[in-house]
Amino acid sequence: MKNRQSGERIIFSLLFLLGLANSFYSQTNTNIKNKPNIVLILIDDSGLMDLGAYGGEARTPNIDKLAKSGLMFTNMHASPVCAPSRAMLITGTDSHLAGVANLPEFLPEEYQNKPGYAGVLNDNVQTIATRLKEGNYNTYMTGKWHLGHDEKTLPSKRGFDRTFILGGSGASNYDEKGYLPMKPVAHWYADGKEVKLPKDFYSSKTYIDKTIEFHEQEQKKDNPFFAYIAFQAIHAPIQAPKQFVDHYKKTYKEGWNKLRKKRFQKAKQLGFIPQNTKYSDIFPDFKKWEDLSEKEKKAHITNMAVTAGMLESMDYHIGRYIKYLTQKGLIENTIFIVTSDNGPDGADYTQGLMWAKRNGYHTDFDNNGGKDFFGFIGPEFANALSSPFSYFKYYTGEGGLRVPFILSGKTIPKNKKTITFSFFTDIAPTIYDLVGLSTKANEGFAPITGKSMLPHINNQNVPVYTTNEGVGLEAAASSAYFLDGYKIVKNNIPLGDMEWHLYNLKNDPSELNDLAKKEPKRFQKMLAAYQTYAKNVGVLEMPEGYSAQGTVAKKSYIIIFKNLLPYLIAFILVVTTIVILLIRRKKIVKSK
Ligand SMILES: [Ca+2]
Repeated sequence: MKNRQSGERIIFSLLFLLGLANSFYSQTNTNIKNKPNIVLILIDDSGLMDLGAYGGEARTPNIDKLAKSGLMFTNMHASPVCAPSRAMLITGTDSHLAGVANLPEFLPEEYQNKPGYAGVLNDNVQTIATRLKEGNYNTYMTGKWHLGHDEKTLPSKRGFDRTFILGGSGASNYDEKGYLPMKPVAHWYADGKEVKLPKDFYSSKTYIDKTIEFHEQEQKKDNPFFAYIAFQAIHAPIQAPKQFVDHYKKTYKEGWNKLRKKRFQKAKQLGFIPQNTKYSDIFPDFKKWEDLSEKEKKAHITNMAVTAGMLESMDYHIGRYIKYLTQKGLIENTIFIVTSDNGPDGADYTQGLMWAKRNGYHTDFDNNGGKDFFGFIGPEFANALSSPFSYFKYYTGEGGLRVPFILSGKTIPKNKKTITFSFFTDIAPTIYDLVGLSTKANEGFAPITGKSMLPHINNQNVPVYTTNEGVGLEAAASSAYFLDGYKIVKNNIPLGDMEWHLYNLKNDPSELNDLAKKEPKRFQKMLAAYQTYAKNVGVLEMPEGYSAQGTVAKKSYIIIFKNLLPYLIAFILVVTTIVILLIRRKKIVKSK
C-alpha cells in the first residue's frame, strides 16, 4: 500500500513538474510571440518630399499605405551623408563615438586611422540586431551596409543571423560594377562570405527576394524577427526598369525652379512648414534651366524620370514583401519603419562620365534602357528635390538632413502627422522601447545618445526633446546644433561659407533669416553647447580647403591618371619615335 502511495506521489510530482514546465514554456513562447516584428526600411538619398505620401511625384502606393496607417514625421534629421547616418541608425549612438564620423571615400588619407574616423563600426557600440538577440529575435539584413567590408566588420559579425549585403557606398543596381573610379568593382556578401550576384539581380528586387528567402529558411519560426532592408534606391547611378520610368517622361519637363516652387507650395498645403515660411530660391550660381539646349534638358528630364521610377520600383518590391508577410499571417504583429539616410544627392558626376562609359555604362536610357544607365540628378535638381529647405546631401542645411520617417503598426497611431524635432539616433532606442528592452546601452558600451520616441508616439503632445535638451551633429566638416526649435549651422564649402549662423526653425525652416547678431546670447549659448558636444564625441577639424566632393574628385583623378599613365607613356614614345624618324629622313634627303 505504502509503495503504491509513494508511486502515485512520484507520478503526481512528475505531472506537476511537467505542467509547470509546460506552463513556463507556453508563457515564454507567448512572450516571444507578443513581441512585435520590426521591419526597418532605409532609402538611400531620398529627401523629405520624394515619396508620394510626402507630396512627391513618384507613385509609392505601398509606402503611402503604411504612412496612412501610421505616424508620419516631418522633422526627422539624419546626418548629411550615408555612413555616419547608418552608424547612428543601427546603434543609436553619435557617429563619432561609433567610429564612423565620416565616409572613408570623403576622408583625407591622414585622418583614416584617427579615433572615430576609421569608417568602420567600432566595438564600443552594439547594433539593433545584437540587442534584439537579447529578446530572441531572428535578425536579417539585405542591401547597403557601408559600415565595414572585410570579414570582421560585416553585419554577420554585428548581430545579424542572415545577410545579403553590399559592402561599399554604392554600385550598379544590375551587376558588380562600381560607380566611382576609386571603386570600379563592388562587392556583395552573403552570411559573411563574398558572393557573385544572381543572374536576375536588380537591387530592389533581390533585396526583397533574399529577405523572403531568409523567412522561408528560418528554423525558429516562432521567434519575432527584425529585418533591416537598406535599398540602393535612389543613390547614383540611378537605374530602373523601363516599365517603371516611362510614365514620368514628362513629369519634370518644366525644370528645377518650377519643381522647387511646386514642392514648396505642397509643403505648406501638407502642413510641413508654417504658412508664412519664406521661399528660398535655387542657389544663384547654378545653371539656368532656360539656358540649356533641348538635348541637355532631355537628359535632365530623363534622369529625374528614372529617379521617380527607381522609387516606384522599390515601392513595388516592398509591396511584394508586405503581401508575403500578410500571407504568412505575420503582418498583424509587424511594425514598419521607413526612412532615408540623407537628403537628395547634389553631386555632379559629369566629370566621371568618361570613366563610367569606359566601364560599361551608357547615358542613353531611351535606346538602351535601365541596365548600365549612369543616371544622376545633379546639383540643380537636388536643390529642387530638397524643397522647401536649403542645401542638400553633404550639407547640414535642412535640405541635407530632413528625411521622411514613417512608423506603422498595430500599436502606432493611425493617419497622424507629427512635426516634433527628432534625430536619427532616436530610432534604435525607440525600437528597444517598443519591444520592451532597456533604452540605455549595455554596461561597457558607449552611451546611446538618442532618445526613445515612444512617449511621443503614445501622446503627440509630449515632444521627443524638451526645451533644454540639445543635439549636436558634424559630418564632412559641416556642423549643426539644435536646441528648443533653434539651430546653429555651419555649412562647408563649396556652397557653404564655413561661418556659423543661427535660425529659428519653427518659423524659418528655409533658414533665410540669420539671427546670430539679433540674438547674441542664444547664439553664444548654442556655440558653447556645440563645442562641448564636439569635444565629448571627438570631432576633428578637417584641413583648410577640405570638401567632401573635392576629396572624392581628387581621389578619382589620381586613379584615372594612374590608369591612363601606360597609354600616356606609349603615346609619348610613339610621337617621339615618329619625330626622330622624320628628322632622320629629312637629314638623309638633304645629304642626297
Ligand atoms: Ca545616402
